[in-house]
Amino acid sequence: MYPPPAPARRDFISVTLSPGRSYDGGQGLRLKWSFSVPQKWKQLSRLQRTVVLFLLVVVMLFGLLSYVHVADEWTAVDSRSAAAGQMRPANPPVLPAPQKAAENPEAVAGLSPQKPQRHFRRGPPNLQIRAPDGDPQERRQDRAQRRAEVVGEAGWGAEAQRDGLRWRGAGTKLEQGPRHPPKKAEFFGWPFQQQALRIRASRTPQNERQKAVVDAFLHAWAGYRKFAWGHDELKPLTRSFSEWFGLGLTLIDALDTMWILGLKKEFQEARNWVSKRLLFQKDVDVNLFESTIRILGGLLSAFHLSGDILFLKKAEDFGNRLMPAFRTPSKIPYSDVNIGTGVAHPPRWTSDSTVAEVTSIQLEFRELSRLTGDKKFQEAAEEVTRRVHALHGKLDGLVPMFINTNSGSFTHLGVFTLGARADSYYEYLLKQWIQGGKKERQLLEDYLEAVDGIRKHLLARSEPRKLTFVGELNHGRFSAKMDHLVCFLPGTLALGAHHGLPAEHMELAQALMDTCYQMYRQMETGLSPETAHFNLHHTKAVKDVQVKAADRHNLLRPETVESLFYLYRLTGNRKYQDWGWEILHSFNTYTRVPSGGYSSISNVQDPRHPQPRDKMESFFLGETLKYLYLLFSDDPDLLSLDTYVFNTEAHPLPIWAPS
Ligand code: DMJ
Repeated sequence: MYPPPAPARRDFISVTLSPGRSYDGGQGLRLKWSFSVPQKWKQLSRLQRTVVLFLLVVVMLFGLLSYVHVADEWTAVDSRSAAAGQMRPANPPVLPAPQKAAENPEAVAGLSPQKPQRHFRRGPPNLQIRAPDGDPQERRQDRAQRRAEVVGEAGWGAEAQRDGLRWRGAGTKLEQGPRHPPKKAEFFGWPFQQQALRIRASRTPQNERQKAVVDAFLHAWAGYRKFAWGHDELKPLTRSFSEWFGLGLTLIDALDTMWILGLKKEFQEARNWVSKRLLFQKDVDVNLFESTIRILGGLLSAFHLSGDILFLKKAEDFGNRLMPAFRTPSKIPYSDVNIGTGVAHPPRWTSDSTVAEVTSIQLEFRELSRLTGDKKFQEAAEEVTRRVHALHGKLDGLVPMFINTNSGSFTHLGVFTLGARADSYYEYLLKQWIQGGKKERQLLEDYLEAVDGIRKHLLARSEPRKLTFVGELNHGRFSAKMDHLVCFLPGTLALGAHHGLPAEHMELAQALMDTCYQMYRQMETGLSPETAHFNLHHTKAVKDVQVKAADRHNLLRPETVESLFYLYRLTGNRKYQDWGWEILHSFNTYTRVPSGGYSSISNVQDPRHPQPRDKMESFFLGETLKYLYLLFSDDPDLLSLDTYVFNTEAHPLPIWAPS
């Protein structure tokens, strides 16, 4: 026999186990064990070889997955702990001490009437999508890889690809794209393809303030996920939930915020819920306005940012179910509609609808028509605009608060406010004009007339600081009362000025912005009351902003930070960012619930006992945190105001003919 040839390279394993020194100098055991692999291999039976090969594959796979999982977790922990360090409140939270909570929503037994969902990560951990942190180049490559994997992983890509859509990453820019339009999509001269969105990665890494917003969002989301998953609103103190429509309101309202903040894993999990659990065939009454701005708006925006056709299909289904609300003698819609039975009705005590409600659904209905090619949504909503335009009972462009669904006329004449029940009427005049490419003159004229009406009838200045505020008019009597809701106005005025309206609009915007900030600044908690009463008397002893006992609450509303976002984006003055930073700090100090979530509070004037109310409104995630994040961004292309228009629930929709 010839001796076997010497191997060309080392293909044997040598394991040494014999007494000797370990790496730390201690005595160890070393054992010598050498053999040639090919030789041993040949001696094995076929079965033994199969078993060995199988085990080898399993061990290698396990090793690979563990490595990337640990790397992934380290990255996440690093970025979040950095953010947490930045935003530790100066004062300890006044809300209840934390209790250890279950990791997953489904682990909280008994909270959900639905069959618990499974929330394990799908696919290898390294394929999960992360927030856009770190080196942009690396992120792009990373994202491209993750994108491909997520598409396969969720079945989402398959569906999207069938429909000619694809995952588009984070960040925003309108681009032409080879997307197949839906069959009916040539509509009103806006070809679907013209609006194809390709959302590209945000180039700028998140700064420290943005990371603090992400931290706040994750904290709010953790509470919702643990205690209210799939329900409308989190009750963070009792660690439970409340239902309004029973449609996962917070989850839908928060979808685009997660996308914008780069929280892809959370987005994907929520998307899975929408896909599997969000069913509209339910015997439930929804408020037309609230469900349009939050659910329809949220779904449309999620569709635009992600390109996932699932959201558009859900939006169309939901839009169809809202249509019975418009079947009234006057074409002014009822306030409520049952999305299961198709029965619509006004509130029990009246046949009136609220003016702001019937005039603040148009952005969403118009966009739904454009996307689906089905004109009925737009026609119904625009009919309301036309009728309201022609009505008597306005005062220099200012509208009353109620409108009758039988007669189609304003009721409760003579009361004018920019606050509750009228606010977004003004906002949507401007925003529809912008959405439609600044061509619809009637909308612009009504808006301009209304701004003049505000100047003429509702503006006043407080003492001692001479803050410009918007009061109310009640049958000719001026009241120095201003809802926090009115703080949308500085942002809207600034947006109009940006789109070419008079420079005085920007001056008024800045003056009102100061006032809205003072509504926070002059409170002991640094948080605004629901309604402020301005002092008109000339004395230095009192504050400009006074609060009545019934108005001391704060519901985590967005309007001031919304306006701060517009003012910073459009003036570049960093004081607006600093004011927003203070407000975020106050939210963290007085409304953050340690076990997860944020809570509205009952008393903004008592920092020792702010009295948490046990409710986190969906707009805190949908609007407040989104606007704070955008406020802290220095990238004007992150949802450019020349490309997008935000609905009144902060859901960005594309401008049809962007400048
Ligand atoms: C939101 O639902 C919307 O911003 C609406 O226009 C007014 N109320 C809340 C937030 O305060």
